[in-house]
Amino acid sequence: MLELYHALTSTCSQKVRLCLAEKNIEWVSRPVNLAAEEHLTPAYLALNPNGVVPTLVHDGRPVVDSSVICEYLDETFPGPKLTPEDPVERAAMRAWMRFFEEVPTAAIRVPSFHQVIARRYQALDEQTFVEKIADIRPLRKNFYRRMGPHGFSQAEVAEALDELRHTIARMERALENSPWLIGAQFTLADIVVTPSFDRLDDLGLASLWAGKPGVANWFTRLKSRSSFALAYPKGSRLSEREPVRPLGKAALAGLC
Ligand SMILES: N[C@@H](CCC(=O)N[C@@H](CS)C(=O)NCC(=O)O)C(=O)O
Repeated sequence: MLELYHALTSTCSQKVRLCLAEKNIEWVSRPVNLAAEEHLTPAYLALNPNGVVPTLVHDGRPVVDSSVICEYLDETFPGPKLTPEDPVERAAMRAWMRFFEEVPTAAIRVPSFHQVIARRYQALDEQTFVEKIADIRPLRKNFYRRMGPHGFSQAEVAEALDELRHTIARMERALENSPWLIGAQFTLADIVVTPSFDRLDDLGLASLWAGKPGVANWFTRLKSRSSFALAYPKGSRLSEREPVRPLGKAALAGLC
C-alpha cells in the first residue's frame, strides 16, 4: 500500500501529488492538518522527524522529503519515465532540483508566510509566539522566529523576491528554445518547481515572469497537463482559505 501524508495547500505535497498523477500511481490520502499542528504529534514525528509534510509510506516504510519521494516514485514504479536515461541529462536534472531546493523553494516560503500564514499569529505577543509557535517545530523553529507574529521585514521579502526573479531569469534561458527544462523530455525538474509558480500566482505575483515568454509558455503547458488538475483539487490554494495581504511597493520594486 502507498500512503501519502500531505496537506492540500503545501507546495511540497503538491510536488509529490503531481509526480503521482504523472505516473498514474494509485495512492491512499492521509491528510495532515498543519493549522491544527497534526504534523507535530509524536505519531507523525515517528514517521517524519522533521515535522513537515509530505511523508510517503510504502508498505509500512516511510520515505521523507518531497524531492527524494519524487525520485523514489520514479525509480520504483512503472509509468512514464520522469528521469532522463542519459547520465549527463540526468545530472542536469538533479542540478536543477538541487538549485530549486536551495533557492526558490526556500524563497517562496517568505511571501507565503508574510502574505498569508503570519496573519494567524498577529494577536500573539512575541514571547508567546516564540514559545508556543516557533520553538515547537524541529525544522522550522528559526524560520518562524525570524518571521515573528507580524511577518517578515520588507528587506527579507525583497530578498526572497530577488531570488525568485533570479530563478525565473535562469529558467528563461533554458526554456527559450525548449519545451521543458531538460529539453524535449518532461522530467522531475519541471515538476518540483511548479508549485512555486502556482504559489506566486496565488499570491498575486505572476508579474515576476512578465516579459519572459519561455517561462510563461512553460507554465501554461504545465497547467494544461492532466496531472495538474489532479494534483490541485479544490482547496489547494492559500487564497481559497485565507486572505492574501498584498505586498508593499518597496518590496515589489526590490528597493529595500
Ligand atoms: N524539505 C522538505 C520540506 C517540507 C516542508 O517544509 N513542508 C512544509 C509545508 S510545504 C511544512 O510541513 N511546514 C510545517 C510548518 O510550517 O510547521 C520537503 O521537501 O519535503
